[in-house]
Amino acid sequence: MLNRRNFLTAAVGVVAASGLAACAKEDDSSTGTSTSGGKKITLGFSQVGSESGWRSANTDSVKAAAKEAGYTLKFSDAQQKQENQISALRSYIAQKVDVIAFSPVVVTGWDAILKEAKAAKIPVVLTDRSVESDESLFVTLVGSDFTDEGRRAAKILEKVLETAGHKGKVKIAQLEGTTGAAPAIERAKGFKEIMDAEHKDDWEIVVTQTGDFTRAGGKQVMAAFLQSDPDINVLYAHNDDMGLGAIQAIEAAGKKPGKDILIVTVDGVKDGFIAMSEGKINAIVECNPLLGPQLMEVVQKVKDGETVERWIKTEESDFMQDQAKDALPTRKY
Ligand code: GZL
Repeated sequence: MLNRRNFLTAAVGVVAASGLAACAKEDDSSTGTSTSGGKKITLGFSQVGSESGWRSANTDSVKAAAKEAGYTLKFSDAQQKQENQISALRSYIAQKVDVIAFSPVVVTGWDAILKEAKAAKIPVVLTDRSVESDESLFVTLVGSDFTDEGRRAAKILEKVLETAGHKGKVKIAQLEGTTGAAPAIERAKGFKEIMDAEHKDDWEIVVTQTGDFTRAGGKQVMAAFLQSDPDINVLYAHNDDMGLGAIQAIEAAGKKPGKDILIVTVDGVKDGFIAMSEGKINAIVECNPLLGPQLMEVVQKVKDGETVERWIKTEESDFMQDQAKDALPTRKY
């Protein structure tokens, strides 16, 4: 039940939403032929932004799959701002779309808008990232297990250290994703779980800070890390793009990425694999962005009134440096 303050916000939101296009980029690729009960399915999708190679691949996958499925796709890019996502969702409610899907930029602050969607009887599907919200307010999450990705990053770092013949203390710099985002929270949690359980005495995270999942952020923060902690010998970056930015800072500091500082990243975008083939990244934990086909299957099931699992996970692998060259030609993103 919306209290008075939320109700006013919601009311203002609905009025403002009609003028939505001003604050976020929205496009409306109507191609639809797929139907539900004879009516063409319209999907409203709010994307986080275009902050990384992963995000661009995710957007391409959603748009291509919607076209393939014959849905009318209303798509908006929130430029990594929660207020833009909330406005987009309000706009989709006002337009009475059949299904809403979105990748929530952060985990909190969604209850009010999700309750509005529920009140409007529009099902909501989460893709990529999850929320801390009443689970009855969304149908399912189509996306990865980020905590497990953090565990996998720690486990593959063990292999990287062994391969490099590393001796002595492991002094880790951590480049965190966007503050408050599920992948940032959970990749840090999973990594720390393994570190606390198996490397209490020899590994230490000496410095950790968000680089907001961008190359520029990774470069800027890594440069500061190298100033404050010159004895860093490992970098754990929550995505390839921050790792690629950090590589620029490491080289500017006269150090060799992949040698002086061993690097483990998450995602597995093409530029990450290229850096790995050049010896600058030591291992990559894959996070699959190609969620479009699974999302469209869920949308059809939801519209047909079928039940869907609460969490539809994606298949992912992990790659060591010596696998990069062979893997590159078949990478799909
Ligand atoms: C993970 C996704 C993250 C990627 C980043 O599923 O939400 O956001 O790891 C992207 O590259 O910016």
